[in-house]
Amino acid sequence: MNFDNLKNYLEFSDEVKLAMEQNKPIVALESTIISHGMPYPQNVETAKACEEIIRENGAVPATTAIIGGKIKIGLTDKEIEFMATSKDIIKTSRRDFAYIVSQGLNGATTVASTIIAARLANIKIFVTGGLGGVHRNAEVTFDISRDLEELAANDIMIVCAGCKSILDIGLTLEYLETKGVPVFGYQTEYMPAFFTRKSEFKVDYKINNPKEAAKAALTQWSLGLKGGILLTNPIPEKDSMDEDKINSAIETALKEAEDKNIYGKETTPFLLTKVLEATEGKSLEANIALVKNNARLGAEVSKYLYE
Ligand code: PSU
Ligand code: MN
Repeated sequence: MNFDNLKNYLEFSDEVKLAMEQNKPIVALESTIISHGMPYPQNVETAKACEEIIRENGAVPATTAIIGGKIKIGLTDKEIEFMATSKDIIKTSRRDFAYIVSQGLNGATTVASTIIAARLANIKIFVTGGLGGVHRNAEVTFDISRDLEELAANDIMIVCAGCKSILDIGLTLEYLETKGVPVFGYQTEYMPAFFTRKSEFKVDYKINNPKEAAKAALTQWSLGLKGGILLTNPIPEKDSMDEDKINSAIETALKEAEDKNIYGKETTPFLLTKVLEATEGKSLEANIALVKNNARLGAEVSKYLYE
């Protein structure tokens, strides 16, 4: 095997291949949200709906995953279905990536590994729901998501609805500042808290429209100031949740994770599932609404990034 030839590892969907030839805007999407972030069938429905929203807004979606050891840039509907239903899919961060590829296994890409896949395919923007970050109590557990390092190290813009308050939002922002990642708020001055529109923390800058976001990113990269940009987009008002309800669900989930000694890569999926159960599915509805909202914004911004 020729290890040097990237072609041996990557597989592009027909749609993405064509978009690359025509220099059309491409928007990456992750697959951990499909395999480990949402239950079936909402996971498939949401993944397909996001792709459709991106198309309707003039860009081409590229959901990434590792299937049978191939790094997929763009999935067929059948492959999305597979990622949504198979039990045989490993949550894949940077440290897992090469092993999964070399063994011909299946991996769902997190934010961190979607950034890796996007870089291999030269994609400049990526849409998701929530970014991983510094966990509460990280000073004891050392639990800081790889998402942050990968975002800092690559020229990519991520559109998300902030991060869940299962994380320590303040420490996550401090970490991003140390790494030099600008945090923008889309039409807001406050860092969104995923289920709610606002946390107590301010973003670095408020962005007024998609063009402004793209301009800031392109300027950063032109100046050789390498690294990612976080564009946070608050959940639409009508879909946002009651702050007290969601916070109490999160507190209960964190306590249960501690009691059950959940740690490592299991922590985030465990907390997500528990919050969903505690809110009787309400958090899932909110999650779906905000991802779709991010898909729309990501597609709009992407047009200016590929000009
Ligand atoms: N936050 C969410 N939903 C998710 C995730 C985070 O609200 O599905 C997923 C993303 O794929 C993210 C990953 O990259 O969890 C972070 O996992 P960890 O904390 O283990 O780095
Ligand atoms: Mn972790």
